[in-house]
Amino acid sequence: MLRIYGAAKSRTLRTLWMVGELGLAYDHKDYLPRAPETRTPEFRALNPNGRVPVIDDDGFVLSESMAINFYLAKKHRSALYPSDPKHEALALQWSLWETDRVDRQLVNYVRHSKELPEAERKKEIADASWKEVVESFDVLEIALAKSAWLAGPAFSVGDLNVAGALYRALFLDLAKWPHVQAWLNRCWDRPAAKRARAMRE
Ligand SMILES: N[C@@H](CCC(=O)N[C@@H](CS)C(=O)NCC(=O)O)C(=O)O
Repeated sequence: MLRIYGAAKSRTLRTLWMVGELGLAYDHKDYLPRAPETRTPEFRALNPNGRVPVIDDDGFVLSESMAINFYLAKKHRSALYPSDPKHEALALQWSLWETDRVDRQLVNYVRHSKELPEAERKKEIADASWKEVVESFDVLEIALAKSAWLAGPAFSVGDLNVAGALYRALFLDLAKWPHVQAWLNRCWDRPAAKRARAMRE
């Protein structure tokens, strides 16, 4: 049995989207980030980082949302896992790029401009993060102006990983990046994406 640790209100959202695409049954340990359940010796044994998501797939334990999605798509021989090595590499490229260039930057921007109580927001963090988000969206816009999808001719784990990570961008004004906007909508219009989103909102 596949067990997923992590609430939809976390980076586990991407994992929940992927299992929805694959139609997998799973046991859900709906732990929020930093919840007491993630601070136990049992959870630390699964992920010494203390973070979600983590999966336990019949005893195979894996953390890091991007790696989890690659593993699940490949294991279940999904069409979302590119068969062409070049497209596979592009899916990896964009997933790693997202983790490096957008993931925390976008979270920090939204938290320090909207989500945190006003007294806890730091304008300098919001501004510095937004600068990096803008640079990243400019890069994504160039790629998506050339190709409808990030890794080959169809929606793939690469698109899911990046679009999943850009959940908070669904609530931003993306008019400056029309190709990003259209691609993000295409990705999040998928039934499995909508189901994952409904678990969070
Ligand atoms: N690179 C990791 C990041 C995981 C991560 O930062 N998860 C957050 C929730 S979205 C967490 O569990 N934070 C708890 C903590 O910082 O202790 C991934 O993509 O899985």
